[in-house]
Amino acid sequence: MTRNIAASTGLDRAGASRRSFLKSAARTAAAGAVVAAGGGTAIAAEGARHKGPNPANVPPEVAEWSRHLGAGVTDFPYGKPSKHEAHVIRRNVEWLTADKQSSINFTPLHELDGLITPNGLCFERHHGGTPDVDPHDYVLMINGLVDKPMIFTLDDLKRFPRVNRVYFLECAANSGMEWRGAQLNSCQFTHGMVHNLIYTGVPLKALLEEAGLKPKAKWLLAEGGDAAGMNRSIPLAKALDDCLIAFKMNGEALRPEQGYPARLVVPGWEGNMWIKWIRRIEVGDEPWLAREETSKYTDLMADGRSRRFTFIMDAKSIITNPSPEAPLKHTGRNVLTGLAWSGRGIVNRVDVTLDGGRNWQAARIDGPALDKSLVRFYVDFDWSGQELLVQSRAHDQTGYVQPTKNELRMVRGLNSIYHNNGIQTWLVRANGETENVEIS
Ligand SMILES: Nc1nc2c(c(=O)[nH]1)N[C@H]1C(S)=C(S)[C@@H](COP(=O)(O)O)O[C@H]1N2
Ligand SMILES: [Mo]
Repeated sequence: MTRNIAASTGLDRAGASRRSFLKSAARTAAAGAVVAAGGGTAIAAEGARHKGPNPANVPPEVAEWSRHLGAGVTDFPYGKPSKHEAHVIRRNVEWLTADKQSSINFTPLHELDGLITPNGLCFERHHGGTPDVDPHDYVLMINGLVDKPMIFTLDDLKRFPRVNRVYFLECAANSGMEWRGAQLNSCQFTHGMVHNLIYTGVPLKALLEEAGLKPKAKWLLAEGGDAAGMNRSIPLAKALDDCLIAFKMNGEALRPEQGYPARLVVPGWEGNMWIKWIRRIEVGDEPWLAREETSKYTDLMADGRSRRFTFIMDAKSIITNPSPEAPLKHTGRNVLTGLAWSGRGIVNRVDVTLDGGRNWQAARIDGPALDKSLVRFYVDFDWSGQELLVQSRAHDQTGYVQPTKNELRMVRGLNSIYHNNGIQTWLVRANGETENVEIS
């Protein structure tokens, strides 16, 4: 087997070299290092400040924080994470977009576990910034091929029967920069345009039935209330199947950046269709061929033609730990973990290799494996300090298997940006540092 490893070019374009990125990743790791429970050895990282717990805080000593009263209950009427978690934040790539209004930031996947994304860490993608919508003035209009055009206030929406559903949202451009080869030495930047939330909302079907669909109705145009007025054509069959108008995420009101006070949820389909701050749904008999479904979110093939209406996000997975921001810290007992998802249904198997694809094993999926939701997987393994090439491969209930990047390129050529669900490889070096690479 050939093992030509094409190394990533790091963040050179940003002016921040790969080396300095790795260094800062190693510093973060060292700061959080603890004594290995499994008798493993902590890897000495340059600049390590903490070798282990301060003996003054270890039983039978009484720790510093146990000797006096803590902060009072009203100090944080709305709770915040521990100050020691201040590095767990959304990040953006500065050179990627020209301004902050039409921009992206990324979910810190390598810092999370379980399968629900905390509200404050959901990646954001906006085309015209985040509008400040007054919920009292908010309305959703339904017009076009309906018996009675309707205007719903937020209170009106909340009087329809409500449902709770867990769904992932992935931007079709997630991993897009990696199409031509390993680029960004980061799990957050290569795969962080995905989040997974429990939504509370009302089925779009109920609202459309209230308005009454004319026999010719086949497509919808969903339109946002932001300055971009972002819009997308949605097939009526999808809307009647499982789309929601959601007003809660993880139990509380949508965050402004996620579409407060209401957004469209289009389960399993590309994030661009999930219109935020949704203000209007027009019912029609054919697609509108809007900007976001013609010039954008289409895949330019080698012969110059474009694939369009590629709505479904195919099965994909990513190992979040180890990863460039989460190097291995100990030999001996280790936990590899990651996320898998499929827009076609339930992920029912994830394979993991530690040796670049020679041997594969089934990972342990733990927690709910829900339809069109992220699933969490683990491989519990012993590491003796040898170099690893780790990859994961998702399977969904339809029998679809996540392809390699080269398999995708064979079919789609090299021009694509969107819909890159290829298998990711991380190289784990003997010192635990982890790098974005490709095996050719
Ligand atoms: N109104 C409106 N809706 C929008 C967008 C937008 O710019 N305006 N961006 C879309 C894109 S491209 C994506 S990937 C998702 C991102 O959702 P998020 O910000 O909750 O992560 O919202 C979609 N809905
Ligand atoms: Mo997107």
